[in-house]
Amino acid sequence: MKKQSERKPSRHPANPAESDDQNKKRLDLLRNNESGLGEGLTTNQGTAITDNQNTLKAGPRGPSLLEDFIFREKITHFDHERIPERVVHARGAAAHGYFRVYEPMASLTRASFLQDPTKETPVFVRFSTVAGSRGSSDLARDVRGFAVKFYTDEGVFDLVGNNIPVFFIQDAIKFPDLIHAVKPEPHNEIPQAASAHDTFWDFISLMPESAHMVLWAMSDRALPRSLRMMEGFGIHTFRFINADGISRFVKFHWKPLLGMHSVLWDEAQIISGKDPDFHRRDLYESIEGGDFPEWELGVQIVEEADEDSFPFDLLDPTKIIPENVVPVRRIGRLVLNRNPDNFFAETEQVAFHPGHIVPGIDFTADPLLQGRLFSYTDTQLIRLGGPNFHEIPINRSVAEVHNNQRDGHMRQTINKSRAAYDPNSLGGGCPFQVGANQGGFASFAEKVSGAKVRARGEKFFDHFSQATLFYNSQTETEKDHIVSAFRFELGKVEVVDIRKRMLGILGQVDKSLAERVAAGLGLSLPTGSQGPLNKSVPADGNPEDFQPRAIGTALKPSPELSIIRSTTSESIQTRRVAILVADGCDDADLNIVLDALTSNKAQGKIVGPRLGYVRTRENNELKVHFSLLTASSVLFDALYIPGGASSIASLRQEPAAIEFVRETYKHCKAIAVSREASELLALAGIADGGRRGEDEGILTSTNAADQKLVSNFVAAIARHRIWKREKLLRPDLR
Ligand code: HDE
Repeated sequence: MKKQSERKPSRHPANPAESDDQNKKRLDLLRNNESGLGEGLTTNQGTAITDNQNTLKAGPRGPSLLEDFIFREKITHFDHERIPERVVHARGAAAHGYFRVYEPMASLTRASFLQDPTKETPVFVRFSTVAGSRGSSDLARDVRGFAVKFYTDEGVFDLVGNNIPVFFIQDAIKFPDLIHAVKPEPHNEIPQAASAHDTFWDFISLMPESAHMVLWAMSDRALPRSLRMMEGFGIHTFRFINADGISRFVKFHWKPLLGMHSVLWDEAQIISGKDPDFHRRDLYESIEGGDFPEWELGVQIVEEADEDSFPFDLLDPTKIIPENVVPVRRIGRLVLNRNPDNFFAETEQVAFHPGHIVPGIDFTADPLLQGRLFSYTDTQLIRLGGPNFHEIPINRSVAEVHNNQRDGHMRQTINKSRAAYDPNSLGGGCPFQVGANQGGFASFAEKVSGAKVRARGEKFFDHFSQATLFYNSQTETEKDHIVSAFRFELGKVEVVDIRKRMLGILGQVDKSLAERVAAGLGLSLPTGSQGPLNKSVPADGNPEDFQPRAIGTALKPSPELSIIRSTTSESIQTRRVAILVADGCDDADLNIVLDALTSNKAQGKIVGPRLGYVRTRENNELKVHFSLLTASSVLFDALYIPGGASSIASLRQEPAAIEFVRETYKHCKAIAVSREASELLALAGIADGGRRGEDEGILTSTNAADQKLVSNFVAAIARHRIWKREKLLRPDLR
């Protein structure tokens, strides 16, 4: 044990690059080689096994013997292979990567991982849905978890956020109610991974504080095209503290470099059947293929003195700070470049906690955050079986851990010191406390005083202004989708009074929104007094004191709240384009598009009537990636059909090929066809090949290997969807 005089002066390493390397090595400590490649089979005690095929029996036809320790060990381990799934966020997918800051952030925070632009801090990021069980579909309409574990040289920092910047409730004490309401109903365990049922909307319709969040949850934000194409948010207001002890408020944002994109609800429902692992697979395959997902970390900073200058409370997690009020400054980049080796050991066993913070970052009194600070350790105790979950390899800090905590279930560390208490003299006083100026964590000395009450800040009661702001910031297309989502969700609700109560809430957000939803439900807007909107009132509270009220002047619409307005990227990088072919397809037509997709870093995937190969017109072999049976238009971003008379003749005989074209059209995606293939458009019911060029997403070539077609096609894919078409196809949205 080190003596006082030998203590390290600081936790900060002398050579950051060297420590990065060590960090990675430490994470690799317990990684096993692939299924014991080249090794003999053993028990967990290391005894070599000669027969892994037969239990030990009293004679070849005799009863099994209890003494078969090999069998008992194997079956016992199997019996215990499952651990309780997360009560929320059970379904997830994760990846390793690194974070690098753009420039030193010392003026704002002393956090060491935010100082050195040459330094890569290892991260592990887990994305998840909230409501569904582990085996549910990726494409549920739901919030996505976006949890980032930074293995910094000052300890673990977890930014445990979501892809929506606000939450349903203002106070942690309501969380079990919210989750009980959204989870499958208790009597019949229906529905799985869906909010479209009575108990959820019953609760929401009685809790106007959730209005802002449900607007987001009914928007396209809840249906990401890919985990790589969604934003992330820390939600709560946190603090940055610099070396001088100056505190500023900070909101964290993750901005995806591929832009933000979503799928349509109709597609989402089909994808859930065709490929329930759509997001998980997309993340895994992108990383395997070297298309590393990237986000920029953004911060909104508010000076301590400005805390009260907004018409909303910075501590209220149902409110955002609009980006047109406080801009987001992009301070660094996150890159995911390695898939986990073992889903269970890493993705399942990772334990996030908003309370894992490092010097330079601190909490605020947001009552939702405060409750989370208790919940996450508590949940790991049951999920991971005891207090030693920090020793599981994926959870280990890369900064050394030294303390007097000992023992407990599954303890891994063999602590040698005799003095497991502090203060001690037998151990030289170690481990010693670390002063704040040597890297020790010191809480920001926030002034706190007040009566002991169960109450909320005054501004918390403005439940609708930001819901209205969100709705007003959307394009017409996005508003249509919100209306349609409410009609779907409330249409699945059986108790009419719940639908009506929700219309009352929506009427407070936007009258036309409520009217359109009502029309879809065959209801009219409630008139006259419906009684108090907020039913979440303490027993001794006066209901009037708890009713929603607008505070301050209305905020200006903020384009950043709209996916369509804020995503201007021209890139088609990593987009998947289906190329529909049969024997005899035209080589030149095919190659010109394949080349264009490759040079734009997109992927062309060959879809044919069956697997194997097709023969092109020039008798080349073309590998088929998906048969019409295994592929579906919803798994692609766009469709191309090259020419070749016999290829087209075969495809027109395939109902699945015609359906593929029809569905691609229905979901407003770009379709390019050679002139010969345009009859397939007609068969798919695409009138006049897209109404004589009025639809910019339907492109027909005028000659073979048409270069203009290709460049127009690339531009149409970059637009993601041709939204004008949706109005044409969906009279219900007009
Ligand atoms: Fe969580 N949340 N949460 N949550 N949360 C959990 O912790 C909880 C909230 C979030 O990939 C649980 O390890 C309470 C907001 C993510 O492993 C649990 C409250 C936000 C994940 C828990 C909230 C989140 C969780 C379940 C209200 C966005 C998955 C398993 C006070 C900022 C992390 C677990 C992963 C997981 C409690 C609200 C994000 C039970 C009490 C707001 C991304 O501890």
